[in-house]
Amino acid sequence: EKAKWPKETVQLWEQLSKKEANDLHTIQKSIVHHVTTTLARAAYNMDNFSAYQAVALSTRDRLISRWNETQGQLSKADPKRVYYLSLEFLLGRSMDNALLNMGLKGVYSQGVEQLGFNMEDVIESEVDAALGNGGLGRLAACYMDSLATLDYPAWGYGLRYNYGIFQQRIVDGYQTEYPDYWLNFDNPWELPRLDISIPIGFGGHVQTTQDEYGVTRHNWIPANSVQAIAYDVPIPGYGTENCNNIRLWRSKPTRVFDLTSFNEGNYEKSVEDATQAEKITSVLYPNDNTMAGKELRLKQQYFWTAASLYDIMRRFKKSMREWSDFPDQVAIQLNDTHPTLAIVELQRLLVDEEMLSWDDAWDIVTRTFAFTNHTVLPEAMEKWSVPMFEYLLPRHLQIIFDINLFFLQKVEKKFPNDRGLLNRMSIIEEAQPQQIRMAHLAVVGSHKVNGVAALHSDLIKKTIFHDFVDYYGEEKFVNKTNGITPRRWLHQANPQLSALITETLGNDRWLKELSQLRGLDKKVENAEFRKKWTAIKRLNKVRLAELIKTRCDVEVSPDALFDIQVKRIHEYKRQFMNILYVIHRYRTIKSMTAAQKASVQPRVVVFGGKAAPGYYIAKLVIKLINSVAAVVNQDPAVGDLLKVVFVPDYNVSVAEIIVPASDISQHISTAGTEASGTSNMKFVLNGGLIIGTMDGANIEILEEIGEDNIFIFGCLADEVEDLRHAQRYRNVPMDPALQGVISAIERGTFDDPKIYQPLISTLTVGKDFYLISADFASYIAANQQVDAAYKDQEEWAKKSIRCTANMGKFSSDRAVKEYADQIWNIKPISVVDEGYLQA
Ligand code: TH1
Repeated sequence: EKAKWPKETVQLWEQLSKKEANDLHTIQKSIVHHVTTTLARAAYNMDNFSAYQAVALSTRDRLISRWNETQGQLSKADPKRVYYLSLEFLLGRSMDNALLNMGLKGVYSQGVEQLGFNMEDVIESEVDAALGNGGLGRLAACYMDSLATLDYPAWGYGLRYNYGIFQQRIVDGYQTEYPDYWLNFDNPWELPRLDISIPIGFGGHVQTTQDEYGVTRHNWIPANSVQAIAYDVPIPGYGTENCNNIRLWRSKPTRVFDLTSFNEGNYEKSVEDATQAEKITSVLYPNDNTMAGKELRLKQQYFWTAASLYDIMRRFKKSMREWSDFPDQVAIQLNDTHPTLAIVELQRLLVDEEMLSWDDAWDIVTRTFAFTNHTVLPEAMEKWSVPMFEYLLPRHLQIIFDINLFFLQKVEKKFPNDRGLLNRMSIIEEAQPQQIRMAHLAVVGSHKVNGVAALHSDLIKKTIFHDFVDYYGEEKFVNKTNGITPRRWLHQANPQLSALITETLGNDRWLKELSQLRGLDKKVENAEFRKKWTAIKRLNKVRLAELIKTRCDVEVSPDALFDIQVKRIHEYKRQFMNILYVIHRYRTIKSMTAAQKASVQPRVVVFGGKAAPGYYIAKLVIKLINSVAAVVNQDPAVGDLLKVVFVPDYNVSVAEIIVPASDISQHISTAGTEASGTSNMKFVLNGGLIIGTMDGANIEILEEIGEDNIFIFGCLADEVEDLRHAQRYRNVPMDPALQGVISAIERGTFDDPKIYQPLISTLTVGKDFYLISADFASYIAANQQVDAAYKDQEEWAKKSIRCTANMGKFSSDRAVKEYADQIWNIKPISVVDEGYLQA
């Protein structure tokens, strides 16, 4: 009601709303203020965690100021915005990142140290926000960082799960899962918007009527409903005032429904309804690259997409534009098929509620959405059974059938008399019961479809979307190679290397323009520089050795070659092949004379990653790794020549320790199975070499850094089909070295061999679908090349520097710019700093 106020009141507000200054004294005061008021504590009863809470609250105040300024200025400018719909945002910790991005890390560290705390310990007290499974969720987080940094008007939309990805502990060598109740202590990185509450319906029936013009109208009458409550997570850009938003929805029971049962005296039913409602955003599904097909997951997807669209449309309506302008104001990116229902929901709202014609509505829908595909694995393709879907979303099912009918009619027109084609392209799979193919729906409802690395984008055009390319033409299918944020994955995770790079290049522009790293290339021949470079790698290895000591109780030498594979445990990623090679290496060392052993390159082999709780074979791989570790690590005949560790509970903050500490890391998926991979980029950016197959983004990394700086092995994607055919129908003998390893397991060298029978069967009975045997010899050879190259430490350092120097392409800034220019058609808009409070 600013308009009604007298001038003095307006001025008073303006004066008092100015931000606090960021000098040491003001910051310390703000920390202590939070200690003594918000936390109700005093200096004598503080610990690291309460210090973290106070620093976090003080940081949050500054974040909120920027958030307010940004959102206020954007509301006025009302530019086209992009909405990134992702069921997963794997943010990790926020405090260190927020302070670095806002340029306040130095002054906060100084302030904290003077108050008697160690900044690193304070930072380590924060729990991870782990609302994601792996690469897909972390990609969303990196993209939000880049969008904010590049001043793009962008919002993320997701779910606020009470439980993130489970915590993993190893008991007797086996993975056991513990709930990740991350909200136990208040989460300072979110702003609850309890006033933003949106009703979301489920079930019920569709009422069909004729309007006054004789047009058939459909009205969905849901049987029950829940409320969506907004929680906003501010995302500050690096070196800009801009601060974007991720809006996460939480489900709550609807008051009316709640009260009806209650007033009818049915207390138990009302509590039951409330519990059902809250269950929707209770837990993240822990499957990476597999589809669970559970009703609750479908409820999550609808709840989230409906709330997000309601919010987006409400914002659009404020501008009083025509609906036909919607695609000029709104771009919606679908992160995999998980949010595909948004396509159907927008069509429903435009036709049923806004009374647009089907064709006008569909034109708006298809100009609004774009779809990113992240996998070709058949077990990951989302399909929903028609009966279950009809029960939950009857009107949406009708709309899907109509979308499909009109689509297939056009296909028939273009390619007449091809029943096979219509069956293959249909959104509905004719199975018992019928299934809705979400990927087909996403393609039909979007104007652009992209894969996440060059090879993957080619593959989807040749395989799962082949018919769609014939129908729509090539232009609809594009590539957007993934990227990672150099702020978190180099500047924050590897502060010493970051400082050396800035010192060497003479400025820190590389943090916003990663291709500047090229400037390091000319330092390769400088022995003094190489010494500094190598010293930093060693410090990072010491830091990891300490983590390994704490988490695994194994002592490893930082002078050994650190060989790392950390990622979700999945057969296609072939951790099994890695541990089989480790056994081979162990057996080789055991067979050596003392003189021979003297020339063996000592190695520490590090594994980490979670298996989906229901993925039996993946869990057996973890057990095998731990059994091998137990035998190898205590074998005096091996000593420091070989150590094996499984680091439990791998997550974003553990990755920040592990990634800077690798000499070599493993990205060894069967060619054609890993869509991109993003940890490969993180390791190489930090000067780690990689051993990998010609798969995903490895291929583009090879192109950038050159074949002398990467260890490539294994079959190619276009050889896989023939190799599989040969495995299946001719009796191809197992690789002899692999045979030796399997025999050792079967003799009981690593715990009871019966345990591993199902795992070993995947190579024989399962016909080695992931081609471990076919690739084994070249994998051994590649590992020998690694050992040989590491012997020459000066040459290795040169390779390491060249790696970092040539990784500019893999910044998420580059990726996000490509999306903005070629898919979303949005422009940056910079936020003006409205100034600080005058002392
Ligand atoms: C991953 C891909 O496996 C990986 O190659 C890629 O780098 C990453 O996405 C980012 O593009 C995927 N994660 C999921 C998770 C779910 C379903 C499918 C995929 S694909 C739940």
